[in-house]
Amino acid sequence: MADVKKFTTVEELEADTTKLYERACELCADTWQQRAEAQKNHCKFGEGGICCKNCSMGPCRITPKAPKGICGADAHAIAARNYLRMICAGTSSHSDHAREILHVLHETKPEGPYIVRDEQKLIRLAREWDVAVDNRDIYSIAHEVAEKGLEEFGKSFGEMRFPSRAIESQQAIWRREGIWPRAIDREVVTSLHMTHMGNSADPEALIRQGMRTALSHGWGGSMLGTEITDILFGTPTVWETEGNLGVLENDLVNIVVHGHDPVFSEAIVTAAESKEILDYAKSKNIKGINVVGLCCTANEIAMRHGVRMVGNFLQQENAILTGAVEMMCVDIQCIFPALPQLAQCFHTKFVTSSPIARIPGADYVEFNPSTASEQAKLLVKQAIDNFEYRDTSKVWIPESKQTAVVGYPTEQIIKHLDAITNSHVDEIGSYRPAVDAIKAGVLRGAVAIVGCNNPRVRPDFSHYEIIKTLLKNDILVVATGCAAQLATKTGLMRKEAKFECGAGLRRVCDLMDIPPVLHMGACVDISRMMLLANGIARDWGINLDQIPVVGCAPEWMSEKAVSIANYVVSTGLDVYLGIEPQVNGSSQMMEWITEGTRKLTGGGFIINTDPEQLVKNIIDGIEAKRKALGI
Ligand code: SF4
Ligand code: MSK
Repeated sequence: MADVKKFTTVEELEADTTKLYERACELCADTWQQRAEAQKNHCKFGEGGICCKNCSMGPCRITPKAPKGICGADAHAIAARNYLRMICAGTSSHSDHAREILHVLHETKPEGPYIVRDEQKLIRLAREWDVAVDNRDIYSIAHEVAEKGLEEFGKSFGEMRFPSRAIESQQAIWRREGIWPRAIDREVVTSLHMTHMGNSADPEALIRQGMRTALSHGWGGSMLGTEITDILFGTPTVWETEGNLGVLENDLVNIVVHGHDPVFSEAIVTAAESKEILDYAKSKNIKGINVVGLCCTANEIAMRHGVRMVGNFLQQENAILTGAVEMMCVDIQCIFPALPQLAQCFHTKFVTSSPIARIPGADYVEFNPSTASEQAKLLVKQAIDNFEYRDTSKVWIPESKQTAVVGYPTEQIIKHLDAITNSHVDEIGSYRPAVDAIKAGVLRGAVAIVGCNNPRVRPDFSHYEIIKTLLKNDILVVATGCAAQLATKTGLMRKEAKFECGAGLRRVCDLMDIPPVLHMGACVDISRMMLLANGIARDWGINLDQIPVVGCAPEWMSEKAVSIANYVVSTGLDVYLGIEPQVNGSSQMMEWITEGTRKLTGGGFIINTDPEQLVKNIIDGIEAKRKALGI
């Protein structure tokens, strides 16, 4: 039997973090631990969502003595408006990311720098959108598809296209409830209009608009981001890689790419592998270049190149604190503004590349897709030049790292299912073997574990405990974002993790030759999970809210997560949260997010800040769905 011991525990991860934190204190560097301590006793108005500054008569804060703002808005109106604004910011982030990628698709040409890598996917999407494909140059098709994709943002009439990918019963629900999104920008603008002073004060109207906006994200911006990224850089395939801080190397030039946009990180990875750069490194007596990923950028390049993953969200400072990073290049989202200052404690160059994420103290190199290769090569050369300034007395790289098998988009899941029963029925494929396994009880269900880590709770602990308990209970886990990286760095994404599973799930892992935690990508790729759930419901012949498949974000922190959670419940699936959304100052809003949405679409939030209880809730929820189906 394989050595099942070799998991990295959260305690071991914490020991490395503590050691790096102590070094930070010695160097007088500022880290999230100190800042979180200084921010303790969070503002109760902020936590409850009951502070409003939507006009200059305020800010108004709701208390028992002052139950209304100056305009008369009560706690429910204020909390609902703030919540809808969070959804807007989340929707905007992933969607604007997708917009940039569509522009890159529009610029593709055979000689590069960006080309079409997955022609089949492009043709499929072109057909779906009625773009002519016969006797046409692939780049002409790509450019027209890009234009159609860009229409999804601001079309003046009509409605969004991707929601019609959902099974008919779900489409009917969106129609019945009037939440089928029209266009991404339109839903965001409508939401901001509704929340302007003197407009909506009705939590129900604001929640419904939140669902519609979130759907423009999940079945819009996010899905566009995923599809177009696959077309540009290839649909991910299975790779063996490694994760955690131990992937940094003592004797190599270490470059960390961090953020979300693969347009930038792909260029850095390609540049670092080019002959010109390798020769340059050799001329400087440097053994090699070690590009590693952090946060969701890590997920993107691990799934397409096997590039190793140095860590998740709360490890961004740790990577710099090793003293072994020559350059950290960032693009967009989840980047601490604290990083440039921290980098100055070492020789590390900190480079921002996007006008969307400008940070004081950083070197700013505005990345332009048309000059991507030259810019990326220049940056890698700068990192090489910086190697000689590394102060070895300041270097400490934790040894801890784990192997992981990554890269399971829906196409790969189908392929692995096909290997069991050869049930491939059409171009999309079939999930019937998975449905049969769930019906038979070999698998009890599946949980999508997603999201960030968060100092409000013990970082990474909830992910680890919840995943391990689910596996023991024969529940398959699919993961994205920083949750996926927790599974990577602890070893739960190795195929050997099957020895942590119940007998049924272990059998499934053996038959399909997969790990029990399937890596589906970055946070933008939760759209893949929507299509997975949709495919299961389709092949089962039941509604999405009936399948024993749920979402869980135990340690979420971002506005993107609020929007994601809303598109998941709008798709009929329950979402289990380990951090409470900031609306608890309104009893009506608490009722809306836990029960109200369920009456509309079948999905709602279950909130429990105790991970042991939360996983119990998940298992109970899955068993209840099974019971309702009579299985
Ligand atoms: Fe106060 Fe109303 Fe203005 Fe908000 S919109 S700040 S509640 S007066
Ligand atoms: S990077 S949104 S911390 S998952 Fe996508 Fe991680 Fe959460 Fe950012």
